[in-house]
Amino acid sequence: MSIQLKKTRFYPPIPSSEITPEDIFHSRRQFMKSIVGLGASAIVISACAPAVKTSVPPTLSPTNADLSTQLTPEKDAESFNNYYEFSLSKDGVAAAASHFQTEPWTVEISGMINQPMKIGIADLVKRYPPEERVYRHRCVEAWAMVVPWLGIPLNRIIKDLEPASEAKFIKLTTLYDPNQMPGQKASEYPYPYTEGLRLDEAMNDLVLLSTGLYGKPLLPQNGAPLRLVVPWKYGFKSIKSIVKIELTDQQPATFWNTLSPQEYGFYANVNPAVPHPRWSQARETLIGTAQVRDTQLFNGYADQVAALYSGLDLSINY
Ligand SMILES: Nc1nc2c(c(=O)[nH]1)N[C@H]1C(S)=C(S)[C@@H](COP(=O)(O)O)O[C@H]1N2
Ligand SMILES: [Mo]
Repeated sequence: MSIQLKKTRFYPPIPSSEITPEDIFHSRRQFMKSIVGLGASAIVISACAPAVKTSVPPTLSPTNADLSTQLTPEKDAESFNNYYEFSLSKDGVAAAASHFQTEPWTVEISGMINQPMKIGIADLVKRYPPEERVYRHRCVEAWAMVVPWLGIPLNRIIKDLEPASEAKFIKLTTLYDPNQMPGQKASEYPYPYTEGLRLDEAMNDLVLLSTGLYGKPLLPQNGAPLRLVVPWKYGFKSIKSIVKIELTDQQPATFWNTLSPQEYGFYANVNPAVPHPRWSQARETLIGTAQVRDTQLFNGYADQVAALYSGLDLSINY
């Protein structure tokens, strides 16, 4: 599957020069252009972790450094994964998923929506060209990464399909195929994995239906061919290998909340002040570099999402 980049956007908006020092950025663009003959409008960011890591200007303010403008090395994001359908061991997912069939693949968008749709991934990407966004990702287990997703803002698709006025939530479902996903065989876990958002959360512009990572199609271990990305929530909300998205008037049951409701809430907003019952959420460790930093409320996206939760007690609605 080929990936078209419509435009590159960084969230929060920061100049590319802060991600990679300008001289390296420009020479790399020149280099990329010369080897792949990219058009002037297309930008491919490929991770170049060692250069990025060692060249962060010492003048960066602590605040900027905290927001972590350093991309996680590509190899780490692609070899340290959570994907229980394939393996419970993070370094075992990539191998266990390597033969996962992601073509053909159809996603269904249905329920309380005026124009339900079933569409193949290739057609979806043609209709809604993915854009590239660098987001922080924070797992509930206190590890974090910063990666460039390719994705379609989910709100564009949902708006086009016209949600019915009764719709209040979306429910997303992962493929159920025990022949391909060994973890689903004779499992105690409530497969297929499901996740959900309030509809107003789902319509926030940060939410992506991701088709790619580091300028190329998603690998199976990262949720190919289509996974959700909700950067202000703990990573388990970002459900992988989606086959169905339903609009509903009921808060959907979700995988982790069903397994252990006192540990994993429906909201799962990143919050340093609300500890997991078994560990603190105050700090996080970046995979790849092992750098430890303070966790930020809403994973640093408060400006974009805090208004969604005005009037909610975040320690009760965890
Ligand atoms: N279907 C499914 N989706 C899933 C998971 C899973 O086990 N199954 N793990 C979640 C968790 S806990 C995290 S942190 C992210 C990890 O995404 P990554 O492996 O691409 O970093 O995927 C989420 N999506
Ligand atoms: Mo996670």
